This record gives sequence, C-alpha cells and structure tokens, in this order.
Amino acid sequence: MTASFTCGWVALMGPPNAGKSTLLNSCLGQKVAIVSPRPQTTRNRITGILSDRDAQVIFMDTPGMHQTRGKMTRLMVQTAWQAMDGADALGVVLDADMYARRPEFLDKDISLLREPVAEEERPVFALVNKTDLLGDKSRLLPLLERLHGVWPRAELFPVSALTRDGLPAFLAALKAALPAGEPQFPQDQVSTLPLRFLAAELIREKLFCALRQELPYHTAVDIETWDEDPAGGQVAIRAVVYVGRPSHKAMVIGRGGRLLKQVGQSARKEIMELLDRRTRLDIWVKVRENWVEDVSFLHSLGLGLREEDACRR
Ligand SMILES: Nc1nc2c(ncn2[C@@H]2O[C@H](COP(=O)(O)OP(=O)(O)OP(=O)(O)O)[C@@H](O)[C@H]2O)c(=O)[nH]1
Ligand SMILES: [Mg+2]
Repeated sequence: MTASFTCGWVALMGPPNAGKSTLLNSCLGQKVAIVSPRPQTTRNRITGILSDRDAQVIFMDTPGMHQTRGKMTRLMVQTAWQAMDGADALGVVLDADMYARRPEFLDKDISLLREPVAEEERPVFALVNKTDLLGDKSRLLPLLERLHGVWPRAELFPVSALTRDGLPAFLAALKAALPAGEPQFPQDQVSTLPLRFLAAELIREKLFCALRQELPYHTAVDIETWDEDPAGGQVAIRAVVYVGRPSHKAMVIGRGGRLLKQVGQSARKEIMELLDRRTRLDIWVKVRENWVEDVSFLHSLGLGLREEDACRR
C-alpha cells in the first residue's frame, strides 16, 4: 500500500440500458452484475470492489433512473437515490451512440438526475459510454458540449465498457478524486453480495435474454434451497422463478420445457464458474399473482432494502 492510498464509494447511475453494469464488470475485470440488452435489468444495488496498490474503489451499480409506473420500479429508483446518498463520488453513465443518433432523447433521460447532479459538490464523472459504436468519434462532440453545459463541474470521459477504451483514464482520475483512507474490505473481496443472490441474478439474466416483450419484467428469481455436500463436492440449488399470471408460467417453461431447460443450462454453467464447484440446479416456476405490486414480497427479494438489511433478512 502506498502512503497516498485512497478509498471510497462510487455510485454508478444513469438512465436504463446505458451500460452501468457492463462498466462495473469491466472496471473489476470480472462479472458481478448481470447485463442484458433490455432496460431495467438491474433491480438492486450491486456492490463491486476494485482493490489495487494505490486505491480501493467500492462501486455501487444501481437500477436505471426513469419515470416510474409501479411499486417495483419505484423501489428500484429509490435504491439508486440511496446509493447516491452514500457515495463519495458519482459516475453518471450515458449511452453516447443513442444520443449521437437521437439527441432529443437526452433531456428526458437525464431529467431526474439533471438538477441533483448539477448541485453536487462531490466529484462527478460523466461516462459517455458505447463509443465503440460510433464510427466517427467527432459525432461525440455535440454531446460532450451539451453535457458540459448541463453539468459544468463534471469531468467528461468518453469510454467503451465493452472494449475498455477510456476506462484506465477514468479509473486513474477516479482514484485520485477519492478521499485518502485505509481499505475498507480485504484485498481479495470483489463483492459484498451473498453467493445465493448472485446465483439468482444469473438465472434472471438468462431469463431476461430468453424471454420476449414484457415478460422479463414480470419474472423474479429466488433461491429456495442451497445444499452443500459436506465433503466439498456438489452444491444442489433449487431456484424458483416467480411469474405474475398463470399464462406467463407456460411461456417461461416453453414448448416441451425447452425455454426453461435452456435458461437452466446456461445459468448452471455460470453458477459453476462462480462457485468453482459442481452444481446441480433445479428451477421451478410458480405463479404469484401481481407480485410486482406486493411490497413485502419485493422486500423479501431485497428490492428497496439497503444491502446491509437485505443480507440480514
Ligand atoms: N457496444 C456496446 N454495448 C454496450 C456497452 N456497454 C454496454 N453495452 C450493452 O448495452 C446493453 C445494456 O447494458 P447494461 O450494462 O445491462 O446496462 P445498464 O445501464 O446496467 O442497464 P439497467 O440495469 O437496465 O439500467 C447490453 O446489451 C450491453 O451489452 C459498450 O461500451 N459498447
Ligand atoms: Mg444494470
């Protein structure tokens, strides 16, 4: 550890689908947050810890900020505000390719964050992501100018979470902006999230990728049982996919059980890598009418709870 060691919490915030979770995984060099091409994939605060010789950066990935319609999305946005409250610095992630093509979307997409971020005294980094999709980098300039107008104090970083382009420069500036202090977590700890939660998230990621239209938003995953073979061999996991209506159950299972089988196979592969153990995964689908509006059920999935409380439940 160097004499100038810094340590602090960084909230990654921004509109849905901007690449916050991809950026977190790229910064860490390993996957802790699930990613999908659909907006509103992340529902909870996801902590990822980057430790090196001169700093410990504790990232908080958050659900996308958007105008909410129901109880679940309200809890998701509340989670993002709570993460922001507890941060030493903010990283606002935006989709550069989207606003290069559709500049008119920017104002609406940042409407919730615009004023609070403009009034910030903490370090703010605006991460203009997905630059790999822009053929001509000069297409970034109007966006960077507009962002400078909106958030004059923010440091602007064009990045690609996918190729890591621009990330080393961002990380160097971020580490320098964090408060001096001792590391808060052991060097080798990458997340504070329990393995059970990470496993449930991996199943949800596969569902988000496999299901069509609105269905992913009406699914949740909970781990019902987790049995470790005392001899250190296999882990047997029984997971439940909750759906809001009986008709959804058939769609999640798929014709001849094919869709659920495919989800189970790809989730099991990643869970095995995560646990580094042989894993047996059984997935069941249960109907829980309109669970997206049931706050106590949402709390039982950790939504809207601070992570400390979610882990204690
Ligand atoms: N080409 C390209 N795609 C990216 C990049 N970063 C993220 N994506 C893609 O953008 C989509 C959304 O990525 P996520 O990381 O899930 O976005 P998010 O901001 O966490 O989304 P929510 O959790 O839904 O708010 C996925 O399909 C990613 O593969 C990037 O730098 N370049
Ligand atoms: Mg996400």
